[in-house]
Amino acid sequence: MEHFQLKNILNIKYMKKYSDNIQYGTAGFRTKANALEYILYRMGLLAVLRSKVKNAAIGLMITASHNIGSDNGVKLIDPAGEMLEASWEQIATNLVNVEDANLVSTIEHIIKEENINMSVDAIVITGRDTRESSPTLLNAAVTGIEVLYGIVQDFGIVTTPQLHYLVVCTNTKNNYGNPTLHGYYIKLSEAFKHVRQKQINNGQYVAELLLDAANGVGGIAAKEFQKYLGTTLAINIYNDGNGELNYMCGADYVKVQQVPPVNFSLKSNFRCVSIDGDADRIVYFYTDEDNKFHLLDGDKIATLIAEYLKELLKESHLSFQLGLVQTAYANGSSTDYILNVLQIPAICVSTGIKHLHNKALDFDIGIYFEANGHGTVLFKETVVKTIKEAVINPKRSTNEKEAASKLLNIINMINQTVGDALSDMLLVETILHAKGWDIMEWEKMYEDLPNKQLKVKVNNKSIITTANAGRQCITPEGLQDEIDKIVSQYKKGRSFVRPSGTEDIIRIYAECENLCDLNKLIIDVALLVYDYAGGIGPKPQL
Ligand code: G16
Repeated sequence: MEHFQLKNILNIKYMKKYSDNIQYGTAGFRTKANALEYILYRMGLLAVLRSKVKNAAIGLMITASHNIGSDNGVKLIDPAGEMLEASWEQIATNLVNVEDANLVSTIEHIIKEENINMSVDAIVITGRDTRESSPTLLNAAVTGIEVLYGIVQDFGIVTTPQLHYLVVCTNTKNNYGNPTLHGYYIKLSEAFKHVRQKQINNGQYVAELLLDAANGVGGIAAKEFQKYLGTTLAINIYNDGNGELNYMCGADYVKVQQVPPVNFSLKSNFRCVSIDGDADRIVYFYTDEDNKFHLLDGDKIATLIAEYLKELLKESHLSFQLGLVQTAYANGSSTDYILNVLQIPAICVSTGIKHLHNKALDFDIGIYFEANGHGTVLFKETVVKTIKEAVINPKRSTNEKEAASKLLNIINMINQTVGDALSDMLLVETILHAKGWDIMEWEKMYEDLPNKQLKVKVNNKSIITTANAGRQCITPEGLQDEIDKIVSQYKKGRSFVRPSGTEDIIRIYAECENLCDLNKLIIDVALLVYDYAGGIGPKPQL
């Protein structure tokens, strides 16, 4: 019977069409949408195996997040909401790249190696972003899931963090929240409204913002949130789906280009927010009266959250170990501020949310953010329990209990399953509201070092390999020494290069004290990459 089922997995519609090897990258498989159908089919098969081996529901999200509209992608979400375990990324890469003739034997091999009991039920929770190619790709995944008798629970168009939330709620038997979109909106928005009611003096804070939704699924979710939030926060939505996805808008564009998005009605000194194509990243920005652009990115969000949590812990007389996890892209000033002013440990890990999430689990309260605005806060179960007890402990003072109650609501408004742009937005709004701050006040926490990012196209990006959380280039030999020579000429200079795991390019990052020097620094490093790693197309220039 089992053998008969496995033979059935060879489906003429989903034969392997491309010979290029594709890797399960920073956030799953990502490439041109028209190359993905058989990959989605095979990932449907794999999701069933993963669900059986974990005896729990698995998530399958179809999105290419910040990438251009003609790209698409797929990532699997493990039972506790985390990204697919690293050893299974390798299994996924292998499964997707085998020839059709070896598909059945590869599946058989995975079943044997992973000791999978095929009689266990499998549930795969699926979701997709708004890309035109997503419904076709979903069909391919569903066919793969059903041929192995997996049960599909499809939630249609959702943000990536919503899908993570749905997986966790399903697997924790509603303990984390109700496994519905209504459950998601109500949990986060009720917690947000609850904290607000208790706060009276709001200083410079105005309960209104301008949101750039990248023409993606976040626009839909933001409109839904607005219904639940009522008048507590006015969200004016731009790039809400009528324009091209991520094109000159969205969190990635605003962060990398350091300019406001297009199709956006700027008001000077007014709080603006950009999220990305699947609503898991967020940055804030504003333009001042001289039309100068100011960015408050993931580092600024992380430090704001860390400072506020530290204050609440102090007020409630609760003592937990706080930690902040960043990547090499974190601005040097933010790391200095975390270590020296906040006096919280700051850890640097490789790019990719899975690395940050895993490290943040080491702390009682682990805050993690990539500079690009991807992040959240994780609270240990024991921490939540202690805070709950503090709220109702008659021996504690009113002040202590109130601070503990705020902490509890903050925990409820945070999507701990993964970085969630809209949940993060509610959290930032809560903190600014509590402090009575406008965006300029927040910006003053510390001054970013001038920084820039560039992309260089090369023949084969895997020629560049890195170590030390992406900060040191191992191959091509000699490249790192040359980068070091350049960087040493600049005060507070820092630069690194690494292959992107989501785009077919090499990313270059640079920062230094003097804005005028920055362009020279980054162009010199980019030219090195172009020469050492086989650059193609025009040479890098600003
Ligand atoms: C994904 C990952 C992020 C990562 C980003 C860029 O974001 O989830 O952790 O920072 O890609 O990765 P890379 O530099 O390897 O291209 P998203 O928003 O595109 O899913």
